[in-house]
This record gives sequence, structure tokens and C-alpha cells, in this order.
Amino acid sequence: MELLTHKRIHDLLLSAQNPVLVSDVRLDGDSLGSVMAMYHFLREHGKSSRVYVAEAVPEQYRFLPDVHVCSTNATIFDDSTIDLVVVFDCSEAAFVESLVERIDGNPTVINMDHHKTNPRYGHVNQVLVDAPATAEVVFRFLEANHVVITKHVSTCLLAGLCFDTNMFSNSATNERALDTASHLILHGARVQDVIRTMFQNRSVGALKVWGAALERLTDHPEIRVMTTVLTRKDIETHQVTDDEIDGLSNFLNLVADTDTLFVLRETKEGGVKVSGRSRTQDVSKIASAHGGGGHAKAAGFTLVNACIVEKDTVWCVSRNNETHPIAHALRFEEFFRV
Ligand SMILES: [Mn+2]
Repeated sequence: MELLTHKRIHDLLLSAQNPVLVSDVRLDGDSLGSVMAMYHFLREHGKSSRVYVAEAVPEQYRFLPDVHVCSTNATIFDDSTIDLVVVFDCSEAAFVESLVERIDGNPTVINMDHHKTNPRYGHVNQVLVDAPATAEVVFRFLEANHVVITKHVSTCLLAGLCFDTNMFSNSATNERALDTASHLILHGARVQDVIRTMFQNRSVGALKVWGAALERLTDHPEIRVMTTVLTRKDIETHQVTDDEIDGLSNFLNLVADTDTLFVLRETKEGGVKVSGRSRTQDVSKIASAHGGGGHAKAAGFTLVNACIVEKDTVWCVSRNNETHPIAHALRFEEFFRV
């Protein structure tokens, strides 16, 4: 089935007249690397495509070849000649629907992803949940179709793979991830640029915000869970972008002796974004229960109309005029053995 779907996607891509490639609504190294790899594959096969991203490409990814072609202008979908939409690393059907419904026609939608929570919204769905990254799904697509992998494609795919495996350190890292990486490096991927982007990109402000989060770590030893919080004030005082603090959960997951951790941070929209990581528990269950999604070992959700407050030295979530300690507010007792 996987092979047949790879072949079908290949046929659809090469016969499309006006394809548009779309990355996840939350742009990251994997969704961007995957979408750009496919852009280069098409270009090398004499086909032009347009690339839509929901937010501007962060500075750190400017090394990706031709990443300037990414557009944040959704009016590109107001075009009845679009016959194919290919979506990468996105498990949010509503986001894809909101774009596709602008097209006055019936484009085919291809969904390439690896999220366990992907609802299979495409006409063609290649959702491989055993893949460590969507970049790996794209790699398998290219291999299945005997495509020669070029330098540009390799660099884009390696960026995706390194991002989602946190440089081959988290539990998504399997034998395949390392095997794929070795193929990509053999095909000329710019590995030093990728490493710099993943690790050597934090400002002093971002590290100070990490410091605040480290000071506030709270242990829940009976359920082997750890939590910490960041307020808007922390984020704004040090003028760090949300993107700059994204790596905090991955960093803690790498170094902490606790199996499961949650990083809570206040968003500019007046909510609390919760990122969960675990080495042993399925955190996608708690994320789904709160309206979010993700993978078993890495998932997230946002509590709307919520804020973080400190009450008697205990960090709490305040919502609907009620203030509860984090464990109670997130309903840990339903998801973890207490
Ligand atoms: Mn991914």
C-alpha cells in the first residue's frame, strides 16, 4: 500500500498543471524542509510550483536553498487553475480546508505526514506514523520512485530529519533515521549548516528565558512528571520570539531524569501553550483531550483564555475565574498513574 501510494503521488505531481505545496500551519524545520525538498524535486523535473507557508520563514532557515520562494500570501489560493495541493507535516484538517475552499475548482489534495493524530483529510494520504519525520516520508517517496536525490533535496530533507529527531537524540530516532541521514549526507546535504541551525542559534535573551524556566522546574515524582512555566513578561523582557524558546522542551527532554515533562508558556493571544514530551508515556492522549495533537512522545495543545500565576510559591493556571495548580488544571490524574 505504501509503495502504491508513493507511485500514485508521483503520477499526480508530474501530471499537475498548477500545483501548490503547503507546509504545516506551525512552521518548523520538518514541515519547511519537506515542502522545500518537494519544490526542488519538481523543479528538477521541469515543473514549477508555488509554496505557501502560514507564517514567515524564521531567519535560521535562510540557508535552505531557494527558501525565498515561500509565500505567506493566502491569495495565491484564489486561483481556479490550481489542480493539486500537497500538504506536508500537517494534521490540522481545518487549516487545509480553509485554504482549499478558496480555490474555485476541485483540486486533488495530497496529505504527506507522520503524525499519529492525522485525520487523513486528503484524496491521497501518505501518513506513515513509523517515520521519524515527514522528511523521511518524502525520502521514501523519492526512493520508491527511483528518483536521483540531489544536493538541494538532501539538505532540505536532512534539516527536517534533524529537527524532528532533535539531532538524533529523542525517541523518534530509529535505525531508519540514521540510515536516511547517511544517504542524505552521501548525496551532498550541507550537514554543518543544518547543525548550526539546530544548536548554535540561541541569543543571550533566549538563554536567559531558559534560565527562568529552569529555576521554576516543578517535580511531580509520584507520576514521574516535571513541569515549568514562562510568562509573557519573561518572553517580552528578553525580547525573544516564540520560535527561539521552542527548543526548551526538547532540551529538557534530553537532559532531565524525569520521563515526562510539560512546558507551559503564555501566548500573545491570551492563552497558555503547553508542550509535552515523554520517553515512556503517550502524551498525545492528554493533548487530544485538551483539543491539541501530536505524537505519542511529543504533543501539544493550547488553553484559550488562560494565564499563568504564582500562588504561595506554586505555579498555577488561571482560567474561567478558577486558579488551580498545574497538575490539577491539566488533569494529570486522568492520564498518569498517581
Ligand atoms: Mn514532523
